[in-house]
Amino acid sequence: MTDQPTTSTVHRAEELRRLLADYNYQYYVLDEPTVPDSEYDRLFRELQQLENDYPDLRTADSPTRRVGGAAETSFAPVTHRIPMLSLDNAFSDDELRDFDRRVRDRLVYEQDVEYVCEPKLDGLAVSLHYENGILERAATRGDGQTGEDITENIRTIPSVPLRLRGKSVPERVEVRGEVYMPKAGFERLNKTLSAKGEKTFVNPRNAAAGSLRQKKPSVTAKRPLEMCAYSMALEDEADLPSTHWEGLQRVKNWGFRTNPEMRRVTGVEACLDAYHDLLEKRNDLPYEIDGIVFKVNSMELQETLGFVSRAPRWAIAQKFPAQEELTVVEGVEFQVGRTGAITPVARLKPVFVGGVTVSNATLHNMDEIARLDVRIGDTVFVRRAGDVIPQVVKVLIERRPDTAEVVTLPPDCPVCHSDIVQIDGEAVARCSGGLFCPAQRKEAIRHYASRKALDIEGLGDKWIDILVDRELVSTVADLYLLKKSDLTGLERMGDKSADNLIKAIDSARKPVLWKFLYALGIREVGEATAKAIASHFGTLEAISEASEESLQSVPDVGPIVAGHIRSFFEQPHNNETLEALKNAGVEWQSEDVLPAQEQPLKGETWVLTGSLSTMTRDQAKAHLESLGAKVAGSVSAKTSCVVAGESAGSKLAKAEKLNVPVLDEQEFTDLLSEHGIA
Ligand code: JCF
Repeated sequence: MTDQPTTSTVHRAEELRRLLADYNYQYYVLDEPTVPDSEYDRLFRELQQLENDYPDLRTADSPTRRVGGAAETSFAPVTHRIPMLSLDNAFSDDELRDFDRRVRDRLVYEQDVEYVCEPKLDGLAVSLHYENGILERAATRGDGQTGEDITENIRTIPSVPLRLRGKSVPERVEVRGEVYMPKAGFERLNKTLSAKGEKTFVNPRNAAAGSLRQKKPSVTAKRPLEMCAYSMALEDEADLPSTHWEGLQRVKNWGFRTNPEMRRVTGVEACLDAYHDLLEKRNDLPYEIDGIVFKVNSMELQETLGFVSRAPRWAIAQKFPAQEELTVVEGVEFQVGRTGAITPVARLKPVFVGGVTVSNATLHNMDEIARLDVRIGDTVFVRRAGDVIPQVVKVLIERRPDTAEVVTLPPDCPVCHSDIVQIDGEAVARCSGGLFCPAQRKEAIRHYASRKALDIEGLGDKWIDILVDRELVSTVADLYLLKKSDLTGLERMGDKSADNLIKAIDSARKPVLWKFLYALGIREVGEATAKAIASHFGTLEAISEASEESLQSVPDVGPIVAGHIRSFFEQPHNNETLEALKNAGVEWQSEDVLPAQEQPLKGETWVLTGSLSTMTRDQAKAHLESLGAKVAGSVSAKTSCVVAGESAGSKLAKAEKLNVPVLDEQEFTDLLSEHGIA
């Protein structure tokens, strides 16, 4: 469409821009959404449509430009009219007191000075220029004199106003602030990147920098960036605020986010209180900070103080303990968790980071080791943010010694020497000695005794701890050998409760097969799976000897579960424990594969051909077998029935020739449901 828009269309576009800017401000700056996302999306699409139909309606401040259109950020050099200075640092309370003393000496000022303090966000400083209220240009700090033009990328950040709000908008103003990535967004982004096998960011600051430096603004638009303003500068000197605080109120009224932790304090001791309060709060803030900034509030005093080289004399940053340090990986050990998960742990040269001395860091799993390419002897970045466990986030390849050793998974469990199993597609490796492994002992007993398993009343975590710690029990088989005299000596165990526990254990000697199978705690064998397997095979012997293929003929047993079952029964230690259970008098009852009256197809031979849309061939086979039928591979005169799915071929033709009954998929599933198979 190339027609000129009607006046009412022009007005509607204006209205939409205003509404969208308001909703956006309420959502991203005030954190108070006022309309549902669906309403926002509807209005947004309406405006997009109008702008598509009438390109002249596209304005510089249109919210549609936040998605990062075709125009690439140029990264062209931008000279800062007013240099963007850096901040001096104070590394201790005394260094902050020295700063305050220098300020008062220079001002020949006896009273306490009023300071504005605010968290120092760990992001990137940016400068935004607005002309007549419209965002015209955005630049990075660069070296302080010259930055890079990042206008198109900055537009995509929802908390940056594209048009200043309010009535008293200056003709030209520069607003400065920090672009950062909140902790939650950083975690999410890294998870996504790592799931795609891409490089992750070391910290939120790097993530913010990497996102802002994207050549394609549409990529920046998808990154969870925010901007928080910390100062302003007007071209028209006549209109300057008299305090820094007042300047910040103006910035806030123009629609910027300012830091809600910002305070005015008087005197250096109040500054130190603010520092220690903020340090306490550090971990609870939704974004990372690396210190606190103090600024002399009076603009007149700021002017008097002026600058030294590249930093103002009226401001300082008091730093918090670093959350990242370099250290050396001295070794990698493998820990076995209570469910058998094998976790590699880096032994580090002790380093002070995030406020504590760190000498270990989890490496999670072998995929993570491969992703980081970490080797023994490497120099690594260790990060400890908040209460989170220390992480190795990056290897400094350039510092890798020739002697660096590749990390490999040990061949067997470091605790019990059973096989370590790693299923294809799963990151975690596991010890398969579940019934025996000392690392998994308590968990194995707890599971065995739990309500849904053998339901041994009174055998809770407390008793399991005591029994295992006193070495009275090391596997579930030992439970059955406990004597009353073993228990009565234990603290808090009276005569009666000892009797009761022995009785409860005794009554768990003849479990039904599926409960016993479930109680073994084989990975991914839950109640339903245990029931299905038990009724399919009937005896534990049959299950323990079943191949992975035949295990997979049980409905809902896939290759992973079949693999877990196989490796469980291949571990000598698990079999020794099963043997010990038998010797202790435990008898698991076999189950009929199906009671005869529920085997309507007993004696029949069925053949499957073609593909079924509602189940796999293995499932169909298992269903037929559960009804008592044999399933054969080829059609003969003895065949009772053929199930013909989609594109059935020669077997169907043969069945028709031999006059063997044929069921289509619908008839087959009807038959199954008649016999209670959904
Ligand atoms: O939050 C910050 N990273 C931050 C940096 C806050 C400020 O008030 C700053 C700053 C860098 C320079 N003020 C100046 C003058």
